[in-house]
Amino acid sequence: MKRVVQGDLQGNVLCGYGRKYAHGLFLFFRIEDRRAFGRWLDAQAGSITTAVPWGKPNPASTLNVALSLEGLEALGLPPRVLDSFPEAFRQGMEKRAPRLGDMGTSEPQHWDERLRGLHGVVTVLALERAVRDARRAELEAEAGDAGLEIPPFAQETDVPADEREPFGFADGISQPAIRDPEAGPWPRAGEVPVAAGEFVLGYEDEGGVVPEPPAGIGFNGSYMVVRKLEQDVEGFWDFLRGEAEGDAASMDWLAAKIVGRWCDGTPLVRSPGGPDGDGAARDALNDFTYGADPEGFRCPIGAHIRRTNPRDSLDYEWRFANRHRIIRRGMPYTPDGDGGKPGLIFVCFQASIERQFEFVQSQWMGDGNAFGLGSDPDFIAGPSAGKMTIQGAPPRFVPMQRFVTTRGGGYFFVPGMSALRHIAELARA
Ligand code: N7H
Repeated sequence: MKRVVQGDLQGNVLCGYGRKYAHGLFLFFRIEDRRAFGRWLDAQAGSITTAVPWGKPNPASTLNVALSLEGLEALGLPPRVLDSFPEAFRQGMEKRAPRLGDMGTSEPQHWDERLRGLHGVVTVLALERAVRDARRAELEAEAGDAGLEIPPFAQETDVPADEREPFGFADGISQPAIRDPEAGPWPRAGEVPVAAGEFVLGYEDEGGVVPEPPAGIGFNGSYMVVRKLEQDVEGFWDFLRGEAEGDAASMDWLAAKIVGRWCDGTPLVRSPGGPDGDGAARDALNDFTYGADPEGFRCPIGAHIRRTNPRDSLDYEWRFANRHRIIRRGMPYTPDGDGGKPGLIFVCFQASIERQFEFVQSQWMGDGNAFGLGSDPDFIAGPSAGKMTIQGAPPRFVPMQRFVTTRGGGYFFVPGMSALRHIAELARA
């Protein structure tokens, strides 16, 4: 097995930095002056955080860069290279909206204009809020000299101390483990590790092949999907309160059935009667399969976590499920304007946007066909209203509404470090 070259891989792709880097900044940008940006990128290259394990003390903040197809084009990459990217990336998130289910208020024409036609994103993650704020000020001050359109759009994100997302569920628990002893995320009890090539270009994937990387700049690259997903928290809980006829315990039960975990993260399949009080033992929270619950009586077959990662539901060795894994690095944001709502900056990394993110979003969340559930979409972030089936005797059908709206985003390429230097050099030429 070829080991991942950690010094050449950006550090946010595989193992990430951990939830203690709780204060994020996503600086979305468009390039106006390619040579100036090339100089800036070259100067930053030494400060970009790689996957090389850290000594002590840990850095106060991290820095990573990703570019969209339009960004690579603006930097002067030749058509031969641009054309070698897969179709999903070349088309970009806006053009792929119909297959992602971005309809109605989620249609690109309603997106935040600042989150359309993006050339790239700089990600900063910091241990302290003040450090993040200082990095933001620095980056914004440099933006003009870095050849970026002013102002770039800065989106701050903060993971609260209880690590819950805006609806109130514990998040950031399940992550694919990597079959490489040096490159995390490392396997925890009950997990079937996945080949590094599912997330990083240039390595063998679960199909036993090394997918063709983009010409000349593919090695150690990855694809990053970023979506700003606004959450109607009040609407979500009002709806559940109505369905539960005001009974708090039934409301929590319904919420757990929708997600597949109780709010504290306890998996339903392990503890269908209520949270098992083991919420603190995060590693144990991911030690489960669906083999003993084929009918979905414990965890509904269409629950959010069961349909986005069916684990052993589709074949006992997870082979099918493991072809559609994503590494999730989403972070919550708080309302950023009058009347604004909170939400999630959803982020995921993969080697194939089409086979991984898009497949999960459109095939597994879009409807229930793959699971014998007909047209049932995912209640949390599926494309449309409809119904959710809670298996039982008798089953319960919950008429559902949409409480998550797409506000913008993009598909980005995360170059390996040598590729990044090469791109900077081309841009300066
Ligand atoms: Fe989901 N939520 O708070 O309800 N998600 N998600 N997600 N999600 C997960 O296991 C949520 C979204 C996945 O391996 C948990 O870490 C919300 C999209 C996958 O068992 C919770 C939004 C996509 C998993 C939520 C949202 C996914 C997962 C449990 C939007 C893919 C891991 C915590 C606002 C296209 C499943 C955990 C596994 C887990 C929520 C979006 C995918 C609580 C609020 C768009 C693969």
